[in-house]
Amino acid sequence: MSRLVFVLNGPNLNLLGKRQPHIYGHETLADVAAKCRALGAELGLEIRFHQSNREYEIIDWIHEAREIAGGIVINPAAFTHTSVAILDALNTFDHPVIEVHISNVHKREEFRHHSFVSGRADGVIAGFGTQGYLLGLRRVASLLDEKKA
Ligand code: CA2
Repeated sequence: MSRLVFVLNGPNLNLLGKRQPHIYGHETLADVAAKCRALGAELGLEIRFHQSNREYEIIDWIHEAREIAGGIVINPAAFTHTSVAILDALNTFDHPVIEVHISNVHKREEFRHHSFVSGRADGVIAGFGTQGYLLGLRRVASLLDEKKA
């Protein structure tokens, strides 16, 4: 099984660390990417880290992942609550999918309580700050290790 993992980020996450630190913390997305790569190296995972404000680009990366990746960690941001198209794309991916939210979406507005992506995700992490990405990668690594054993 491929140990390549796509870490995908949805709209506005390029502003991480630059706005609303009381909700999303002080780390930038570049910091998160660096931490994911460092942990990936420890876990024997190769990381492709992407962010887009455009739904179709996220869908295209999921399609690319279908061909070459063993797992996806995804923070779809606001598309979480709106995108059947991202759910449909994830439903074509045959390997572990972990959904990550930096904030605890269940403690926030009602409209953030529903996730289309959770209908496919093998696990959901919310409210652990940016550490959620690292926990997501650890989970993907365990699931890949289990398959190997
Ligand atoms: O908690 C999360 O990770 C979210 O996926 C973040 C999304 C929000 O729509 C989801 O309900 C929960 C928003 C991402 C916006 O990111 C920003 C980061 C810093 C400053 C402004 C926006």
